[in-house]
Amino acid sequence: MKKKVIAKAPVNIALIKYWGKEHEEEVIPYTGSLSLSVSELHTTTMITECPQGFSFILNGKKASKEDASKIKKFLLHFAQEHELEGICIISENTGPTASGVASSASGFAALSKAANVFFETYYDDQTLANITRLGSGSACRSLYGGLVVWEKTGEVYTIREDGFDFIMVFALLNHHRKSISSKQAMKNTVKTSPFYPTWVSKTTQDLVAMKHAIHVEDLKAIGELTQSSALAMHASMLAAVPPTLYLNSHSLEIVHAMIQLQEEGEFAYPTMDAGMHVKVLTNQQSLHKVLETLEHFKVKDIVVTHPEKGAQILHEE
Ligand code: 2P0
Repeated sequence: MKKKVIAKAPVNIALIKYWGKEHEEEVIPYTGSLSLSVSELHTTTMITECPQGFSFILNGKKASKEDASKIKKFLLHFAQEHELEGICIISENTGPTASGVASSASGFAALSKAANVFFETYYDDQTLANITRLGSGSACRSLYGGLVVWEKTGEVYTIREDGFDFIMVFALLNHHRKSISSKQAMKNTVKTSPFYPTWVSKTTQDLVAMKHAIHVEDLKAIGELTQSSALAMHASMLAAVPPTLYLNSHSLEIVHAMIQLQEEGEFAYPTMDAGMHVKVLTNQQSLHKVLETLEHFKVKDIVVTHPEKGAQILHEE
């Protein structure tokens, strides 16, 4: 066992969304997905020896018993229970703002990257991805950089390292009410949405189309598939019983404005996850127009991000 290990992992935003598990326990998704790992928003996690017990500190605060025991359970993939006594996990979601983008994906990716070195398990990349997704499905994508594919088979890999120098603009809206967890919402969509089978067949086709678009560098097709995947995912959960409605009127106004920008020839494609915030896939040329347009809306924070490398070890001793 090492004395101290620090790892860092990027937030990732799916262009082709993951929504629904075929096997809950093993976190086998119904479809593959594809994401962009982004800079400026990431998690840094330190694992270190400490006097006694097991503690998990997240963003400077001691985590709840429930969260600590979830982390402890996850670490059993790397160590025996008695080895977790006298271990401290200190994790920070860093970036220009920590609000609204606290990510379990970058969190579990940083934790498993650090644990693999700290406990000297040294699992190979694929084995580490298989373990990481048990913490949070989308976390396996944060181990890798640029445009990343997570196949239904569990295989995870970078398909395009530079991510075409895309820019992902986060438009963070005001949070008022606590929304349902993505885990719970996914489960409900799979079980009750009449659109779910259509979502699975569409996503399977979209992933093939997206890989092709990346291969032939068809940026417009990448943008259109990104927008379509997000809207279809939200449509599938809107039709669930009870419905999950993450988007609010501000989110939809921004979507309309981005579609308007597309009609004016700009590269500006919105995507939304398990929350009301809107992220816009854009490029250097259209960035100015996107930011100027977002100024017209009640946006709490704007974070401009760029393609980033995968999870990395920053320090070990
Ligand atoms: C994604 N999301 O592809 C999709 C789109 C949110 C919307 O993956 O249950 O934390 O731990 O596997 O990965 C967020 O859910 O879910 C997510 P679990 P996860 O990014």
